[in-house]
Amino acid sequence: MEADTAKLREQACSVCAETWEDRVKVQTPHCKFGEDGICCKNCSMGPCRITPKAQRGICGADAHAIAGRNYLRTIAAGTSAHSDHAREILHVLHRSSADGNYRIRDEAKLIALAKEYGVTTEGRDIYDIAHEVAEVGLQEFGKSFGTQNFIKRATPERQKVWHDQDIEPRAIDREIATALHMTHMGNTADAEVLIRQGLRTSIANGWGGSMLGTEVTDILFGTPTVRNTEGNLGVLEKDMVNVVVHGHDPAFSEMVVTAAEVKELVDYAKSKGAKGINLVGLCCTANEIAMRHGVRMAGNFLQQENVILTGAVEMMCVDVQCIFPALSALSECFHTKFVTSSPIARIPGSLYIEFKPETAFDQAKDLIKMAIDNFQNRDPNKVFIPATKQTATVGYPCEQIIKHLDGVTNSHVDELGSYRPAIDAIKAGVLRGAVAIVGCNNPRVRPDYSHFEIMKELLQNDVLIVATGCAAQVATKAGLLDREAKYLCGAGLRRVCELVNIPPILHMGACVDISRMMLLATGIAKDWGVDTTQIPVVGCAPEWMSEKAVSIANYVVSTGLDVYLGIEPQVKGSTQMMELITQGTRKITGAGYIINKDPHELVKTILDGIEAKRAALGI
Ligand code: SF4
Ligand code: MSK
Repeated sequence: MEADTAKLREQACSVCAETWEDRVKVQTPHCKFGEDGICCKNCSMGPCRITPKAQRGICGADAHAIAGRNYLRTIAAGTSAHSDHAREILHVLHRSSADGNYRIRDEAKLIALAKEYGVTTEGRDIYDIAHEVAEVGLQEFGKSFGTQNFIKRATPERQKVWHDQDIEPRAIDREIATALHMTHMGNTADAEVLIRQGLRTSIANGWGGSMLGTEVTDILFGTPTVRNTEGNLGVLEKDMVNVVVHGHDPAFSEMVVTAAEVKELVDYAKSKGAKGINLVGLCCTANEIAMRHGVRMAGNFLQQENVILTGAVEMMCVDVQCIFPALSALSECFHTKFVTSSPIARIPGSLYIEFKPETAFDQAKDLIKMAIDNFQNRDPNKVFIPATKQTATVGYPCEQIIKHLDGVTNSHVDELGSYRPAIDAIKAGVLRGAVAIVGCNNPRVRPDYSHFEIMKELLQNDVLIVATGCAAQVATKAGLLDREAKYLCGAGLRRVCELVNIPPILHMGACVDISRMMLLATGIAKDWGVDTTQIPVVGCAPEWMSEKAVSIANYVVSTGLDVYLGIEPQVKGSTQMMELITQGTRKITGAGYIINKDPHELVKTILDGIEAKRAALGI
């Protein structure tokens, strides 16, 4: 694998292309004020930076206020990204129709959500129900009164914590606006108050926007089921038209997947000398379409440039989030067409084709045809496709996990549909607990290394892992989503994997699907008869980088689950903020961060944390 990366770096040199490795060099060392979170530019009297000589900004804001405000703004931005993604999907649901581009694939989930919302279902056309559900969902963003509907899904104890601590989220947009208002010049300067708003804003994401995004995506495109696929750069094909979809919004990628299967287009590709069309995914889009169609995954976040450096990609088309602007200049070094599709992510040098629900399928077909026409422009002398790829089994939303884990113990066959068998395995010590490993890559650490080391050690210690986002793709590339990876596990976990025929790491989806993990933890806690904060389940983000990740980490902490981080949040310049994120939130939600850059030390703290939860439960 490292030899492949070195060869791709050579490719970059030979076409005079710059990559993230080059840019990291010239950006290092990073600005210390930024790293520590103590630079404020929230008004034009600044920027103000905190130093030993200058302990306050011009307005008098100290390091704690400045770091706290910056941190809250990061959470607000992350919440807005996930939630706006959900809003787009709700608009697609609102336009769905029996003969349109977007149809309902999971009617049962739609009916269940309609009932949860109090929408009448009896005797109504499914699309009438869908449109009303979409309207109620859209009200979650701007309703004037009340709190998020989905918080009623949490354990009763958790709902009480949120109520008593006054962090129940109101409308999603309201929480984001409040966060921005509080951090405007001349407003909140108390770090703890900023942290509390951060928790509330993040719950509006995890138990609001993200949860809505996942629900509605399942309704429109089907709740994922277990499928076999492959991952890593070796999924690109030398003799085929390679099309890569990258980003997060399934409304876009689902249409491109369908278009790539149209027989006339496959025949057209063959008429142009290709053996067919090879559509693959990148980043979280890869997770979405792998779980619903078995589409192969080319790689994760820091591989996005490598994909183009293979010289074998006819088109990379993107929607929103985690897309390097660098892709447009890099594409120009090859024949690759770089297509942007969303007004949210406009990138100079790209070919911009705005994707619209009413014309989506025709637009997707046009894109595939454009990619086919570009096949003849590929320069064989510039092609290097690494052979590396791994088989993987993906597609374990809560519904599939319940179904599979029900086979763990024979004594509970009468309890199909509950998490009891998994709980029994944990109580018996066959499984010690579970860790949700999520998040991105970050050049601050060796890409994928921390993820892999942590995953390996947890498996050896009989800890079940659920994974989403780019972390799930590390597991794919390392072969850990293959059922045969059970040989890397401790005896207990191996037995569970064998009994129920699952890989030791369960792929739950994209980063927006971390809301599925909150429902998984909640389901386990409810069946156990305790609160989420008591169960031996934690979150871990070894290589996180995005604002979304900060919002996610906060809603996981708000749900009562500790979060183990391999990258420090940018608040180090404030002792108060460091104390608040690691200890202070424990007094509010019962959970907090544990931070350690060394993956081996971090995994030790995770195992200690799991054992402490077990001991507190008397198991
Ligand atoms: Fe400086 Fe205060 Fe303005 Fe921030 S809000 S830039 S600390 S004067
Ligand atoms: S794509 S947010 S790098 S997980 Fe969701 Fe990956 Fe992180 Fe983006």
